[in-house]
Amino acid sequence: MKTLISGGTVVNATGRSRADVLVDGETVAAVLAPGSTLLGFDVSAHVDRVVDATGKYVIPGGIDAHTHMELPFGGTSASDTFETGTRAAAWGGTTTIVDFAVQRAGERVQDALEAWHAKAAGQCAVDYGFHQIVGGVDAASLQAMEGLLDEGVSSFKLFMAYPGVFLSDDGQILRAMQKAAETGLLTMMHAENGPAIDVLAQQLVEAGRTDPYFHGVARAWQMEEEATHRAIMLADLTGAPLYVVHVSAKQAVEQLAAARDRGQNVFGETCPQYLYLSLEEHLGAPGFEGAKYVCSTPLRSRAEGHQDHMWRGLRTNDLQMVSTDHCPFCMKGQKDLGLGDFTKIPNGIGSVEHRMDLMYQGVVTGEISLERWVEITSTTPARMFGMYGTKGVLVPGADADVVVYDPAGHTSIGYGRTHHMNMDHSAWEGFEIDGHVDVVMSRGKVLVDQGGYHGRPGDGRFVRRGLSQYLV
Ligand code: DUC
Ligand code: ZN
Ligand code: ZN
Repeated sequence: MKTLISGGTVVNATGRSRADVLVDGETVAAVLAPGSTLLGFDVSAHVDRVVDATGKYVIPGGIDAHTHMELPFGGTSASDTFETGTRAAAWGGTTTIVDFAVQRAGERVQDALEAWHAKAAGQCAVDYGFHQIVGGVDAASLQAMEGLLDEGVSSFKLFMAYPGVFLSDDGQILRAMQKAAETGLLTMMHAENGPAIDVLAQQLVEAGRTDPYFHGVARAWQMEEEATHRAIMLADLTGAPLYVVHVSAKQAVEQLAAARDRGQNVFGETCPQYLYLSLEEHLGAPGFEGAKYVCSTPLRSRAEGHQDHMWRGLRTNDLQMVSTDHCPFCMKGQKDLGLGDFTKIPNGIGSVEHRMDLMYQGVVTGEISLERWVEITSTTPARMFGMYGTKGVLVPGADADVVVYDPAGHTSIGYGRTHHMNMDHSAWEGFEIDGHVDVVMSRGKVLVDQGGYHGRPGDGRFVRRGLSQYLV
């Protein structure tokens, strides 16, 4: 099957040009000057299908490197399965996700990875990889980490939060980072001081401050700055590179920037919620509405300027990329577990469908360039997590993961279930998007076109990832 995507502007992280993209089977065969001939033949007359991209951007498919489909968490499980969540991703122009296999204390890492393979296999709409959560750092899990790269898993996540669930203490973090330095695995860190947060949260509940807003008060920015600094110091000591997930506090960005200025190999991701939503307007919404926005790290105060600082970090490369931390829970039967006690609200927001659109708004408002949009949503995730070349770029030989994006189109994120994520609400209700995902192709197969879905569960394959390109 040969497809020509013609008449569009191809945008890679390195630049844009008017070009046609020839797809042969699952890969990009050529990126051609518009109207080119190949060996004297008019290309468009010798393909099976022509996609007209006139006036539109043609970009590499989005890569969301931080999702939690089906995550057992907070007394329930994230409401998107691998099937529903990856289909929603496809609708939104994301053609690869990297999810998290979860190992807890006392469990074998190998078993955890196998269990997550069993959940995802044959279900996914788009390609998927795994990071390994190591929730119980001990002799056995440290040894098992040595085998992860052979499994195509080149990164693992530790938590400085959630005592008794996922938390690693400083000694465990140090040991795991030593193993990372030895093996080349990239350490991802949830950087919040969990034990101190739990004390603050309990004190707030005891004082009758039980509304969702107080989730943001308990998880103060000092908790994020302190943990980020500690993680940076431990990484420095071991020589392991560090990737801090879901950065939301401007002080945490400053810690990352200072470490980078000292020459340390540290990176940070932020998420759309930390760019657009706030403690005052969203977590502080009337009644129990704020529960929709309970996630960790929490939404921050707009008055304190955190959101502006995240945009600034993306411009200056103090923050390198944007993932969603997609972890959806319904209001009914899930978020409402925390009625009357914010500590019992399952933590998470669902955004996997909207990340490309939401980040494109940064192009519309002049916060980032078109190329930077592609870089932070696709190219850097590919490079950071060992997929670049096949993913994250439109060049001959790359996977034909292609999105045709219409800058003149419009996307309304309506109220209720106008989206495709398995949620009874959305944190993005009411957002009006300048731009529209028109066509989504995953390894040459058209998944989304003309408002219709043409994929099937199992279209997506496991991506065996190599080492991060940012390691030295
Ligand atoms: N934060 C969330 O909001 N949800 C899942 C786990 C996490 O760290
Ligand atoms: Zn986290
Ligand atoms: Zn997460």
